[in-house]
Amino acid sequence: MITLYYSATPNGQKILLFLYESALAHRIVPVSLSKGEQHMPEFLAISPNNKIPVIVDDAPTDGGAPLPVFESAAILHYLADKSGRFLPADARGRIEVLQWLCWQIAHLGPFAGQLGHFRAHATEKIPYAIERYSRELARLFGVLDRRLSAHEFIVGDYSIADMACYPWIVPYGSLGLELRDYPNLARWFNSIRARPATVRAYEGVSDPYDPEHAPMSKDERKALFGSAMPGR
Ligand SMILES: N[C@@H](CCC(=O)N[C@@H](CS)C(=O)NCC(=O)O)C(=O)O
Repeated sequence: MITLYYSATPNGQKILLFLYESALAHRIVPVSLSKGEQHMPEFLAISPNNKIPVIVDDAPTDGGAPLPVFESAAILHYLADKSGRFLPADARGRIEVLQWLCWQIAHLGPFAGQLGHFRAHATEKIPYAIERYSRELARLFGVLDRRLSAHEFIVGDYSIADMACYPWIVPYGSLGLELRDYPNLARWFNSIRARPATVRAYEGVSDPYDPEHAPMSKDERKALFGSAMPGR
């Protein structure tokens, strides 16, 4: 059984996409980031960087003690190896998927996340930060669009590279981008959006960068952006 410690954010959604696509037995434990549960000592024991997602596999293939895994790329890689799905077995296909997984973790996720922060959450609007991250995110959308001009999915069949990237394209509108400017990306996005596992994973999930979101309280901001548990 895999236990997923989860919140409905883009990085959490990646793992939900995998679990709903695969037949792996799992349970989901919600973690309230706005209440600061990511800073609790018992959570830090499995996720030292105080972030979701984290999984604990209570039946690892080596037969040893329950195994915690943090960082969404490591989790996707682990689950792909465990299930034998969504990561090619051949060396070339495997490294191609892993390089796009690294690209998502190093570029697409951080730039989209920072742009979302400066557009939706920063108390002060800083044009330089918004312009810098907007330009870079548009460039990254272009990189993916070019890749998808010659490939149905990022690499071969639907893989953990697609599952890692998709949740960071979902909030494109609140990040100030239009999918019509990226036709290959739009085609890929719509095909993943229609998958039953994706539909299920996104039921009731709201856009974290939607400007209509209720403003955060001081305690919520402290939990999320002050790296501290409210009240401490
Ligand atoms: N590189 C990490 C990023 C994880 C991450 O940023 N998680 C956010 C939610 S999307 C989080 O837990 N934030 C809580 C906090 O920073 O206190 C991954 O891919 O797993």
